[in-house]
Amino acid sequence: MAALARTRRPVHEDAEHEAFVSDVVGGLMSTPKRIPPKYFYDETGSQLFDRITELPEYYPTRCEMRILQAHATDIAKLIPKGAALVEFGSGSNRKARILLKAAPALAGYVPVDICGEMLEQEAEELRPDFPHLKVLPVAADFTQSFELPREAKAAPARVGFFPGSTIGNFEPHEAAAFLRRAGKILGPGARLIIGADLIKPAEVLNAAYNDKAGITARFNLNLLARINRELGGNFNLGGFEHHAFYNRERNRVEMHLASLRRQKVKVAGESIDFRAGETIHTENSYKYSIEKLGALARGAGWRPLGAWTDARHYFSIQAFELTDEPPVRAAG
Ligand code: SAH
Ligand code: AVI
Repeated sequence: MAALARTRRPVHEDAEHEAFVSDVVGGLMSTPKRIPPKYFYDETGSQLFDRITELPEYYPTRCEMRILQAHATDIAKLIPKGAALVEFGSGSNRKARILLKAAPALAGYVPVDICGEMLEQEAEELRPDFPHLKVLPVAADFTQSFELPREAKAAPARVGFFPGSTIGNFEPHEAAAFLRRAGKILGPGARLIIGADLIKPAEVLNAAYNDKAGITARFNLNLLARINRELGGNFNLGGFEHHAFYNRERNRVEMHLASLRRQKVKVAGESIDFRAGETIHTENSYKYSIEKLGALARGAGWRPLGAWTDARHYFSIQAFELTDEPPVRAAG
C-alpha cells in the first residue's frame, strides 16, 4: 500500500497528465495536426529556451532587456508602493530582476510558470539577492485561472508582468481572453507590463527562428522526445524536421515539425498516420504593432499608460492599468 502510494501521482499531476494526453492525441488527430506550445517547457525545453535567448540571431531577449534597463525608472514609477509583482511565464526571472531593483518598494514577487523545476530553482537563486522581498512561486498554467498566494492577495495592489513576447504565442482571441483573465486574477487597481515583439523585416524573423547552431530545431524536436518519454510515444526524431517561417499575411512566425516520409507513430496507445511532408504545427509567434496590442488590451479592460521601444523598433514594452468598466466581450 505504502509502495503504491509512493508511485502514484498527486491528483493535480494526474489532471495535468490527462490534459497532456488529450491535447496531444486530439491535436495529432486533427487536420492540420497541432500541439499547443505550452508543452515545449519541460526541464529540457526550458533549458533549450534559455540557450535560444543567447543566440546571435534571437534578438528579442537582448532588445527587451535593453529597453527595460533604459526605462526602468519610468516603468517603476507605475508600480504602487507595497505592491506584488506577478510574472506570467517567469522562466529565468532575469527581466524581473531589473524591475525588482528599480522598484525597491515592491513587497512581493510571484513568479508563475508551468515548468515547476525551473520555477523553484530560480526562486531559490533570487531570494538571497532580495532579502526583504517575499518570493512566492506559483506552478500554474496561465491559460486557465489560478489562485494567487494569500500574501499577494493581501498586498495593496498587484502588478502583472508578461515579458518575452509570450503573449505572441497566443492566437489574438486567446491573448484577449488571457488579458481579461489577468485582470480578474490581479484585481482592482492592477497594472500590467507587457513585452511584445514588433513587426519587422521577414529576413530578421526567419533568421531568429532558424539559428545556425540548430538550438531552435532542438527546442522544437524536444516536444517529440517529451511525448515519447511521458506519453509512451515512439516518434523517431530523425524522421521529423524543424520548419519555421514568417507568415506575412498573419504577422506571425510559424513553427512546424515536418514528417520526412510517410510513417505511423504510436502515442498513448493511439496510432497516428503521417504523409510525407505533413507537419505538426507547434507554435505561432505573433508580431504586433504598439497600436494593435493597445487596441487588444483596451477591448480586454486595460487602459494604455505608456510604451517604450528600442532605436530599431524591434521590440516594445507597454504598460496598462485596469479600467473599472467591464471588458468588451468577444462575440460568440
Ligand atoms: N519570461 C521569460 C521566459 C519566456 S519563455 C523571458 O521573457 O525570457 C516562456 C515562459 O512561459 C517559459 O518559462 C514557459 O515555461 C512559460 N509558459 C509557457 N506557457 C505557459 C503556460 N500556459 N502557463 C504558465 N507558464 C507558461
Ligand atoms: C517564449 N516565446 C515568446 C518564444 C517565441 O519567440 O515565440 C519561444 C520561441 N520559439 C522559438 N524560439 C523561441
